[in-house]
Amino acid sequence: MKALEGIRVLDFTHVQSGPTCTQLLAWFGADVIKVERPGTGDITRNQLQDIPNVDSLYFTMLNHNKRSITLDTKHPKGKEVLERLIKVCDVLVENFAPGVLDRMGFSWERIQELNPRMIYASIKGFGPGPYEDCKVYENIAQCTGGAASTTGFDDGPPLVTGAQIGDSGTGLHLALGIVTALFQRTRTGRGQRVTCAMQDGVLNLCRVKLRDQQRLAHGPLTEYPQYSEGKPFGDTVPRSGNASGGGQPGWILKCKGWETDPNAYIYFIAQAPVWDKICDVIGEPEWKTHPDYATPKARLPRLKQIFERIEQWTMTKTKFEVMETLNKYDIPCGPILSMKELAEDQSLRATGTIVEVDHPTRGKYLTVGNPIKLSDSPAEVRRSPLLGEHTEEILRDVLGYTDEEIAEIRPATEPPQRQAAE
Ligand code: CAO
Repeated sequence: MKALEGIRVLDFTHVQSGPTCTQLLAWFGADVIKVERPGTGDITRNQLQDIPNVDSLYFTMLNHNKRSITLDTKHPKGKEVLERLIKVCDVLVENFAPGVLDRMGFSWERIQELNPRMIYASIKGFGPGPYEDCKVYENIAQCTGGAASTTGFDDGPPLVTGAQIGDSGTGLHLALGIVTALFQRTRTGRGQRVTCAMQDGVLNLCRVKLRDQQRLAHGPLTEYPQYSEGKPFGDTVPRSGNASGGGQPGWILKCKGWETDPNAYIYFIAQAPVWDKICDVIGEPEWKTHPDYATPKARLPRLKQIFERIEQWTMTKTKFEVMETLNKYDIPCGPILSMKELAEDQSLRATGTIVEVDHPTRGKYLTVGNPIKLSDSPAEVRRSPLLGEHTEEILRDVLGYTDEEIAEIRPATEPPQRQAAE
């Protein structure tokens, strides 16, 4: 039995943020029914297509373990079906632009009338306030949630990160909100509204930068590279390059081969408890007792120079050799792993974090499996559904429609061209 077995999710999500959330719920065992527009479906099915007329990797990698029903929810018959689905589902998840579900006729009040136990979960770009009606995509959330202003180097423009903290990050937040609401429902019997704004989700992940914003009022940020470079601080948290910015100074250092390999680098943390070992490894044993280097405080204004010296050593070895040497001494470090290296990593395959999936029209492809491992509810990754693959099955088995009734509602489940062709 899976952790969320018996929970039925009406999945009205599209693109990335919402689908990330419902994919997690599906991996935990919920029956996730994805409602898609007849003919086109989730827009990502056709975006970034690498093989013509085959569901894109964008879609397949975000919609595993789900069932797909096509339904025109603006058609009167489609609305009828949707009402019946709302009555038999535990959770409704959506990430439409603000107001879309209300315009369809499904306000929170209406949903509660139809099913008081329903947990109605939404992702929007912004919470209530001046921007609440705005549409938002990943990078907008990164920019408005504090990530972009604090990412990059101080002599360059703000940068977005490849980690999808706005979309997938908010999807994760929403999933936690949903299971928490499900837990509360076991005691109250009532559903509730769960909302996550992408701006809020990103800001939550940038919490340490708001910490530093407030520390700045009491003096320079001594762990930031600007401090050891003698640059003045302004009134806002600057971009700190590759500094950890936390209690343990760190930086990305070149390794052997960096001239031709863009990923021949390692992240090196000059952790205080292993400082003596670092000095021995890089061949500066006198730094262990020298007053300019012996204590973390004394090192702060010299971090730039210290990392330059450490880099002279890391450049003599490959990133994996550096890792092997440093691990012997418990010195925290991490090679910069490329996507190619991760895709080929056998230990990630063994844990199910990277999974090979077979798809009827695409063939085999790699995906990221469930990063959250439950010992009593292991996640098996099943391929994403084809558009409308489960329409009849859901109408019949979940909603109890007869074959005649299914035929009657076809104008709402199939695109007009297909009906005309038949
Ligand atoms: N049947 C009939 N109509 C349907 C339908 C269905 N099954 N599914 C969707 N639609 C309609 C909606 O009713 C809506 O129509 P109206 O505007 O007439 O009410 C329309 O499709 C488009 O919905 P949308 O506004 O959500 O889509 P968009 O492409 O214009 O905007 C996005 C996309 C992501 C910017 C917007 O949905 C959004 O801001 N979502 C919230 C934030 C978010 O999740 N962003 C991240 C997305 S991942 O990068």
